[in-house]
Amino acid sequence: PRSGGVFFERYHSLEDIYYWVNRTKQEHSDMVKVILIGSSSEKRPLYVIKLSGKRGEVKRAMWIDCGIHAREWIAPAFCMWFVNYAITFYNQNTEITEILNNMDVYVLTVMNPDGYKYTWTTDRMWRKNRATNKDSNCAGADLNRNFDANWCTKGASDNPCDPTYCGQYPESEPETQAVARFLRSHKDIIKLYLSIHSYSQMLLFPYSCSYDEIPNHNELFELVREASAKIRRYYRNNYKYGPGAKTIYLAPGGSDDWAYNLGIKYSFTFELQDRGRYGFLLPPSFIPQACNEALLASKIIALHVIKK
Ligand code: ING
Ligand code: ZN
Repeated sequence: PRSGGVFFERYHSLEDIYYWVNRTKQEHSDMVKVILIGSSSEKRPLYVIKLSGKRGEVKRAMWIDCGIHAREWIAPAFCMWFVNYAITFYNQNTEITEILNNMDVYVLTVMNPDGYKYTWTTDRMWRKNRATNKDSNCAGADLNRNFDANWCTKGASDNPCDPTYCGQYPESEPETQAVARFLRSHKDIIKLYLSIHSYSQMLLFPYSCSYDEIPNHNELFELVREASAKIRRYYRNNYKYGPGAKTIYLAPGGSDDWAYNLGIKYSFTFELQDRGRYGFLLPPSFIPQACNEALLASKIIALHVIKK
């Protein structure tokens, strides 16, 4: 597939996404590197796109992952949208230029490739990965319950047949482990963690795994309040915001809570469009606005982190 304009206004099969990652690297070798951080339980590669602007001294970095949950198709679409936007508007849009001149951006477009593939072939509403579970005929663990943050307490399930199954132990799943290992080994440079989900239109930050308030609660609350207000003004759309447990529900083992506890003090989960009319089946015609809303929020937060 050619990767011009309308390409990013459609959903893409896993094969198309892998093809796009490789093409992007070849056509933009000045800004793009691709890093293999691990593989899925069905042995598919987990590729991280590294975007860099101006070269030179060792820079800080931000991380974005999309598609932890298989059925949330707008999430991988956002990661592709973000990468395309960064490449296209670097040195044209002042904000993305400022961001890329000060931070490298690591983008994991599909964190759960096996599940994503399964939603294209077999079950559109699948959420988990596709690992086989011992002593059960049910497949899959919920990768956003598999991180080591109050793992498998209230808000997750220890039953392999449930959609929020936490896995056998923290980081039992190869996808979780690949991301956790990469973040651990880059924790001194990664200052901002962003995880993209759908749906419900929310800008969330830790904790989801408990009702405890984080030390920099007020700073993060102010940031997502500002981002939400800007989305409302630009796109006439409402996003709720706040700590996960209070704003959406109690959910242990999530990636943003774990990244926060690792020391990444700017850690967020975005829930993109919509608020339930189409839910996970968001029509492709909604992709541009949904992605631009999340892009606006990402920019506000990244620019704040740079100025700190
Ligand atoms: N929502 C998230 C989920 O995993 C969440 C909410 C955010 C949980 C942050 C934990 C941490 O349930 C969706 N839609 O998946
Ligand atoms: Zn999700």
